[in-house]
Parts: sequence; C-alpha cells; structure tokens
Amino acid sequence: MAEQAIAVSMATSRLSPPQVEMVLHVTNRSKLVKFLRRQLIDSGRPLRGFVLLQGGEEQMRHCTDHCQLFRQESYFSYLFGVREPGFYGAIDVVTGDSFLFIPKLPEEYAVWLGKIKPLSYFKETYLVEKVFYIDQMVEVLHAQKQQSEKVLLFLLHGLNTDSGNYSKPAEFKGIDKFEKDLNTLHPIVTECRVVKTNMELSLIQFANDISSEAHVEVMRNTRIGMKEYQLESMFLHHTYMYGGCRNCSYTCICATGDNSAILHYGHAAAPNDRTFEDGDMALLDMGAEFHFYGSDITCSFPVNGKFTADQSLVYGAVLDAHNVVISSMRPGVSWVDMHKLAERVILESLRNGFLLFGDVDEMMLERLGAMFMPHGLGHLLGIDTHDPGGYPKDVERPKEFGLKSLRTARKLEEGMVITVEPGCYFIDALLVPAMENPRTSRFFNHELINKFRGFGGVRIESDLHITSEGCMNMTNVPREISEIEAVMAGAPWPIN
Ligand SMILES: [Mn+2]
Repeated sequence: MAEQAIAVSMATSRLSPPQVEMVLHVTNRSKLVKFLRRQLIDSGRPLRGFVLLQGGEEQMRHCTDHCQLFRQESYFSYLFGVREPGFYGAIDVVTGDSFLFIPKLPEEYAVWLGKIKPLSYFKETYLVEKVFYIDQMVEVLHAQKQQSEKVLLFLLHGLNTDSGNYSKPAEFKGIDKFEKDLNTLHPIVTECRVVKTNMELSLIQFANDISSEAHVEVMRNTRIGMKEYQLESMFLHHTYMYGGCRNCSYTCICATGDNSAILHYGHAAAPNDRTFEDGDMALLDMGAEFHFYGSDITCSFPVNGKFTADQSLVYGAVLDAHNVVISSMRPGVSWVDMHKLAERVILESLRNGFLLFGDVDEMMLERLGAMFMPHGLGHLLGIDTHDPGGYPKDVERPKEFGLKSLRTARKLEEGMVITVEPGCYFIDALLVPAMENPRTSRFFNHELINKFRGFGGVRIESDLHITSEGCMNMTNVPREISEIEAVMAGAPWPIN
C-alpha cells in the first residue's frame, strides 16, 4: 500500500522580490578600475589596456540536447550582472568605459527561444557604454592601439582556494594579436569581492530574509513520518514562490538522525530520502540565491518539536559557541581565534555534560575540538557560497587538524559577510580512533560517548555582516530552545 501523504498548510509571505538595480554592477566595475589603476601606478606601470572576461557557457546534459539551466560565472556576474550565456565583457582601464560583446544568434533562435534582442537592449539593461557582436571584438579592442605596441589585456587567471580549481582566462580567435597579463587582475577583483557595497548587502539581506522565513515555515510544518526531501521541497517552494529565487546557493542538506553527522549529505548518492522518526534531530542547511547573491543558513531541531535532555546538551553547546563568537566579532579580530573560541566553548559544554573529562586547555593542545567539529567555523559569503578571497598571498592556511579546514584565516574587516556555523557531530570515523589513541583516550567518557554514537550532529549557521563596531546578524530564525519549541507548536515568528 502507498504511504499516506502528510498534509501541510504553508503560510504565504510578507516579502516580495526587490527591484534589481544594475547600477550595483556599475559600482563594482568602478571599484575594480580604481584598485587596478592604483596598483599599476604604485608599481610604475603605465595606464593602458582592457580588463577582459569571458562569461559562462551553457552546458548540455551529457550527450543529449537537454540544456541545463544556465547560471552565470561568478566573476562575470560580479562585474556585469549578465544573465545570458556566451558573452564577453571588457573595461577600458584608461577611460573606465565598459563593453559587452554578445553572440550573434541564428534566425532559428527566434522560432524556438524567443525574439532576438537588439544591441541597444543589452546596453540599456546592463548599463554599459557600448555593445558589439563577438565577431567585432578584436577590431573594437584594437582601436586603442598606439604605434607598434600591442593592446594589453588583463585576463582572469587565479586559484580558487576552496575548490583548488583555476578560473578560465578569456579565449577567442585573434587573442595572439594582444599582449596578455595573467597575474594582475585576479587578486585585485577577488579582493574587491571580499568587502561588500551597500547594494550587495541589500541583496544578501533579501536572500537571508526569504530563506529565514522559509526555514521557519519548514520548522513549523515538520511532522514525524515525513521524508527529508519534503522539508527540502517546502523550502524551495517558499523561496521561489515568494522570493522569485530560482536557484539555491548550494544543494540543500536535509539530514535527520545519524545522517546529520554527514557533513555534505544531500548529494545525488544520499538524496535527502530518509523517512524520519520520533526522537530524531534534523539538521537543515539551506539557502536561496537572489540575483547571484546568496545566503547560507542552518537550523537544527528535534523533528517532534521537543528537545530531550541529550539534545539540549549538544544543541546548547553549539548555540553557546555561535553566540559567544558573534558577540566577539568586530574588525581586526582573527578568524582562527574565533574558530578556537568556538572549539573551547563546545569542549567546556561537553565537559560540563560529563561527555569529556579533564582540562580544556590540554584538550585544545590535543586538537580535541576538531574531533567534534572537523570543519571550519565559517566562510566568506556573497556571489559564491564559499566566496573567494579567503587566502590572499599574505595569509597562510593553518596546518593543524580542524584549523586547516578553515576557508579563511584572515582578520575580519568592515563590509565582509561571513558565516558563523559551529557544529558538534558524533562521527565514528573520528571518535573511535581518538578514543583508542593513548594521547586522547583519557579525555573521553567512553560509556556516555558510546550512548551518543548514532545521535548525528547539530550545526547552527547564521550570516554576519561585519560593521565598524562589531557585526550584524542578517539571519533571523528561532535559535533559543524555547523559541524553537514555541514556533514548532504554532507560535508566530518573531514571537510577540
Ligand atoms: Mn556555510
């Protein structure tokens, strides 16, 4: 017999998608030009040439004619805000003028994909000085040529320190007629992306507002006996229906029970398909994206709406770490220190709950915190979930267990947006060897830890904007145990 579907009644929203102002990208371009010129002047180089980026290309599903929904490459999004695939974009370093080069579409396009838009449409939509077809690009860029010297192109080439992949410098027929600079642009534009403008902040805020509201909806409509993907579905519905968010910042992680200790659960081979049971914890890491800018939010709660003593102990440890870190964040603070602070708070709570014995300073020296939180405390957030710029040339990645997973080791700066996402997980692959290791065995209450194996884990994740004085939490979801229990029992959020 088929399982009975569980009826939910989802609320509507007080939010609606804001108007996107393309001047945001004009500002991003002038910020880049300002920093690039300053660097050229400081290093005694002449002001000349173009910044040239190649936008993303549409991808087909394997050998088929199924075209996957295109999402623009992130650096191209940052500078040009262009939705369409197959473009090039250039910025004249001398005048600051911006150019778009667009593909000439076949007449067939108009039959299957809609009216072919004129060049003027793209000029008006994307607020650039000039628009040409790609086959005019070499000629247009050559117009800056003086005497015998080749025109200089600043191309995007550099390492993404999260993925280990390199960005792809622009390629086109006739590029050999130009002088290429592959080293200057990437670190400068990456650094521009680290500090957000007010216009960027307002998009990240909207992504947070709609995602926070969706998390509350999911929390309120969680019922024992549902499938994990039903929680994902409710989130996607709410953010798309009321926020116009067609994309998420990342694949939803909807983990319940022991799955919540699988840090990247939800992928194709673990597709959020477990039926959850009374007594399980849920860990939901979901964030919508709006006009390229994202959010990254995790809520953890018991699926039956009532915390047990064990759940309160682990949840409370993580919430304390989340709150203590947030109250310590301000410009100049080291992110490595914040990570260690979170570890210390979690270890102290676990010791107070008799899961651990001994001196917390000694535990810190043995890197015990990483046995419970193997990932980094948080990461820069923007157009990418793991926004680039975490490790500029002068910042070294720590080598110690746990700390080496940090996606940045920078000091905080005003205008950064960074996630705070402490967690506490019971992962056999880490705990069993640590309990057997003679250096660390003595810290564990083996009997009690064994009772928690199978618990899964808790993560609490908010998005923080660093201000001149401290920071501002852009995420607004129930966090205190009493708030979660009240909202799950039907109280409004925010609670009156
Ligand atoms: Mn995150």
